[in-house]
Amino acid sequence: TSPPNNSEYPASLEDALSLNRSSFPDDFIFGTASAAYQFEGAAFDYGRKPSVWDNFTHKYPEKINDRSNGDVAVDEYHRYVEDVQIMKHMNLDAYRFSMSWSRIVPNGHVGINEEGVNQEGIQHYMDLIDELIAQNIEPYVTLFHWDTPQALQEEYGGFLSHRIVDDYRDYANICFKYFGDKVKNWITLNEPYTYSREGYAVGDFAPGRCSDWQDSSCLGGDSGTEPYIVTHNLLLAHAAAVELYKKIYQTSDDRKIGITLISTWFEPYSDSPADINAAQRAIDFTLGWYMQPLTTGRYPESMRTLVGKRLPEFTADETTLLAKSYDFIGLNYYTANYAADIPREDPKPESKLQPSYLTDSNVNYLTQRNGVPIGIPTASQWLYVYPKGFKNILLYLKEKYEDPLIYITENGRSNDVNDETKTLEEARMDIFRIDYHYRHLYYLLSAMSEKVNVKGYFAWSLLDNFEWNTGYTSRFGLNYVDRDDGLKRYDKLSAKWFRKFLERPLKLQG
Ligand code: PSG
Repeated sequence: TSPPNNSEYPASLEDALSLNRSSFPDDFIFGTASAAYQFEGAAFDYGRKPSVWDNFTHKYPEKINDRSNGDVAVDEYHRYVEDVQIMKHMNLDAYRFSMSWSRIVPNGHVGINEEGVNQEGIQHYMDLIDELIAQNIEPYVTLFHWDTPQALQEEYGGFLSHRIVDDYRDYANICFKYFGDKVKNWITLNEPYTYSREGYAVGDFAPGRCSDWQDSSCLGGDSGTEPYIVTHNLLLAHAAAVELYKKIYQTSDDRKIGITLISTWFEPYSDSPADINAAQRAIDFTLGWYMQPLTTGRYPESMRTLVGKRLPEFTADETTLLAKSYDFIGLNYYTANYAADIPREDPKPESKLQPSYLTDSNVNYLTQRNGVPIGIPTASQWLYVYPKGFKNILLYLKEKYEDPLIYITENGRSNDVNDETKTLEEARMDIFRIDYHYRHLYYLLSAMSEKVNVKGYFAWSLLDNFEWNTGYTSRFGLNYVDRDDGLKRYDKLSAKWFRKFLERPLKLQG
């Protein structure tokens, strides 16, 4: 496939191919990222209790493309020693993984004298962390990657209730207490946007809620209110954990806590002022929904106007707690969309009497213009390759939100369109993935040359894994997992490319 527009790509292939570790600052770190439900398996073993994802995949298998689940996933629970060796072999410096709340606190409540804590769960993560450190790989730990304990979902509606804030803080406290000596980089939440939107407005991710008029197969819900409430409580849970960490556990400057946000880039569909404003609103409704509260303690102006009374408000105390509640921002970047204005009509049309997060921004989100896709398509229908957007969103974040310290906590792509039929050997020849990473690294460097403060890059993902509602049909791994042969791991070309890219020149002795 030839790029739709050459100006969106590095000036010359030579430039891009000449990149390697030494193009980046000395203290810049490279890693891969993962998440508990997508990797661990051992879902019902060693004292773990279900999360909303276990419930969703087991009760409603029709909601997952291949009717699969994370019961076994890629069995990292049992194979972490081998997987750390793979990281080591790839010359990686760091590993981002998440802890499963319901493995550490099976019923969601820590309780008095920690009676609700599963010591087997603690031991497992201790072993993984020790193994990483023994191999000189720095752990970056996400506390919540969408796997709310099912017990809390049933007890009070999970993140729909403000009660989750205390339970999340108690869970975070256990993690800080047991692992805080060894883990110096914490991420409170992964993509609260995706959790709120897919789980409560679209309904295609656990817990599968949305308005009945929008999709009658949803499991109850209200797309016009619930995504906002869930995000509100996620932000408050984040702020509570950060407050605790800063008060008790942040005993040195090299201990940091942040949050990971998704950052789709939006190009105006045309150069009309209306479409330019639409692209701005699109950013407000994704990145701004979080960055504005995290920097100023308030939601973006455009959201307050358009969502009105359905948007919850922060109290004065909450505003104070939220403002500047991070040491770094973790940014996940995958793709870009066009944003076109949907003119506001008065009186409101029927559809507006049924409000939804999905229409509140008055933006039409498009992936093509005049029949030309915004970038090269992939097997994921939402993911078009658009490397230039990476630089744009980084510059935007720096300028609009007070020049934060940034880690790229995810960047990657799935397989090519229609390549499920490939043989193992063909699937390992993922030249398209190398192409994706070097183009994005090129634009990352270009942003850094304009003083965006980025200190690390994590590729999604180390291995092919459970890709949520597309199950095992989309492969995001740098390494191939053979599900027909005992989950055997094989490197892909992209893993070999990273290994070379990350090689340090031998230091001459004496
Ligand atoms: C990211 C971006 C979109 C949807 C889902 C994700 N988008 O732009 O429509 S999920 C994100 C996540 C990780 C996934 C990975 C690949 O943090 O768990 O496996 O990206 O989808």
